Amino acid sequence: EEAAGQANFDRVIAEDSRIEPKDWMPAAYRKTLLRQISQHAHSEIIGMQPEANWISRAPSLKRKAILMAKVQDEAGHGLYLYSAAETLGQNRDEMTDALIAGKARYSSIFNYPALTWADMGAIGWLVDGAAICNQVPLCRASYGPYGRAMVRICKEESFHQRQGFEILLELSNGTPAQKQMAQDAVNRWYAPALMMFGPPDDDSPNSKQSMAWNIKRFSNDELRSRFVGMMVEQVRVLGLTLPDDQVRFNEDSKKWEHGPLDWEEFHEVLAGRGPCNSQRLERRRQAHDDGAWVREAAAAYAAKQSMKTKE
Ligand code: FAQ
Repeated sequence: EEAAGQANFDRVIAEDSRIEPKDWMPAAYRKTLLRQISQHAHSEIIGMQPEANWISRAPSLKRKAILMAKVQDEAGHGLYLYSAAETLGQNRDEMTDALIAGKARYSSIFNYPALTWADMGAIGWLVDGAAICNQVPLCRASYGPYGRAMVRICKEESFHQRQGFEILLELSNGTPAQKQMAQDAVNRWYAPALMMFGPPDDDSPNSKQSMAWNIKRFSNDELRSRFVGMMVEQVRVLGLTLPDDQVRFNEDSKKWEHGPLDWEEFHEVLAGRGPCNSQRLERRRQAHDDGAWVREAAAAYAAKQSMKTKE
C-alpha cells in the first residue's frame, strides 16, 4: 500500500497537482508542512502585537477602525492556518502549547518594537509587502488546504499593504517632522523586512526539498531580490528613500541586489534574543491565561449539547 501511495504522491507532484489531507504522503513531507504552516500561523498571531499596541493611540477614529480591522484579519489568518495544519494530524492545543512554551518559531520580524505611529505605515508597507511577495507563490503550494488558505490571506494582505503605504504617503506629505518620522520608520524596518525571506540560499537547509515538493516555488534570495525591486519603485512615489545605497539592478543576472544584511542579528533573534522576544511571548502567555474561561465555557457548552443529542 505504501508503494502505491508513494507512486501516487510522485505522480501528483510531477503533474504539479495537489495533495489532499486523506492522500498518502511521505512522513517528511507531512513534517515539513506542519513545520512551515504552524510557524506561519504563530507569526500571524504574534504579529498582531506590534500593531495592537497602537490601536489606542491611533491619530483618528478612521485610523483606529482601519487598524483594528487589520489586526483582526491577522487573527483570522492565524486561524485558517492552524486549521490547515490540523488537517496534517496535529491539534491546535499542541501547537499553542509549543508557542507559549517558547519551543516554536515565528517570524523574526515581530520581535522588533513599533516605536511611533509611522511604524504602522512601515509595517503595512514593508512587512505586509514582504509577506505578499513570499506568499503569492504559496497559493500554488502542492498541499491543497495550505494553498487555498493562502489565496484568501493574500487578498487581505494586499489591503493591509495599501493601508500602510497610505499612512506613509500622508506623513511624507505632511510637516517636516512627520516626513522625518516616516523616513525613520522605513529606515528601521527595511533590513528586518528583508530578513523575513529567510537565510541566504546557501544557508537555507529546507529550501531544496521544499522546492522539489512544490511547497516553495522560489528560493529565499530570489524572493528577497524581487521584493527589493518592488520597493525601489514604490519608495519614489512615497518621496522617501531606502536606507541602502547598494541597491542596484544587475544587468547581467537581471536581478535586484541590495547591501549586506546582518545575519548575526537574525540568528540572535531566532535564538530568542531579539529586542522584543520575551515581551511578545509573555504577552501571548498572558492572553492565553486570560482566555481560559472562554475555553472552559466552550467545552462545557459542547458537553451539554452532546448530552442533549443523546437523549
Ligand atoms: N524568522 O531552511 P530555511 C506574516 C527559520 S508574514 C524566523 O530557509 P524554510 C503576515 C526556518 O523556519 C511572516 N525563522 O526555512 C503579517 C528554519 O527553521 P527550522 C510569516 C526563520 O522554511 C504581516 C530555519 O530558519 N510568513 O505573518 C525565518 O524553507 C504583518 C532555516 O530556514 C511565513 O511564515 C524568519 N524570518 O523558509 C502578520 C511564510 N526565516 O524550522 C502580521 C511561510 C527562516 O528548520 C502583521 N513560510 N527561518 O527550525 C515560508 O515561506 C518559509 O518557511 C520561510 C523560511 C521563507 C520563512
